[in-house]
Amino acid sequence: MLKRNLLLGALLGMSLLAQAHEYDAGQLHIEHPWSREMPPVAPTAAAYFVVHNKGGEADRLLGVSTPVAGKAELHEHVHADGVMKMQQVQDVTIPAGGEVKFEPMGYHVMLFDLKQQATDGERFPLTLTFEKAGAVEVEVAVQKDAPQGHDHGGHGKHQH
Ligand SMILES: [Cu+2]
Repeated sequence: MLKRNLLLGALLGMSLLAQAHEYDAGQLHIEHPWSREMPPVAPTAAAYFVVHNKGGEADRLLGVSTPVAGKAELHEHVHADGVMKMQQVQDVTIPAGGEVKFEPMGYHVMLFDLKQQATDGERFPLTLTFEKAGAVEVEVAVQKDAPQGHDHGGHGKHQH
């Protein structure tokens, strides 16, 4: 019995680790929220993730908030006169059966007035508010390097 519980515990622990960066909310599946480690003096940071919509109806991300920043906005990068700029967007539609990637040079969550920059390996909470799925709290993993593609198992060493 003891052995069985230990095994169960080990399995549970493993599955928690494997899914630590994925969240389900209604028809939405949110993958690997992360933020790049910034210099301690940087006043802003950005958070990225992927939202899949498994449902038959579109949903919309309406807003974001986090206790670590004075203000959090949805941003996108746009090309204007050959220059990449970012600008605030009011909401982001997650199409039915589709996905939207929040990633460097694309949509991102912009955090302003940071009380303190998080460092590599730390996490901070972020609440995403969707029109249909409601408020979803995720943890943003702070890391030095961007995650490699869609390799969910790969949190190992990164070769330069
Ligand atoms: Cu931005």
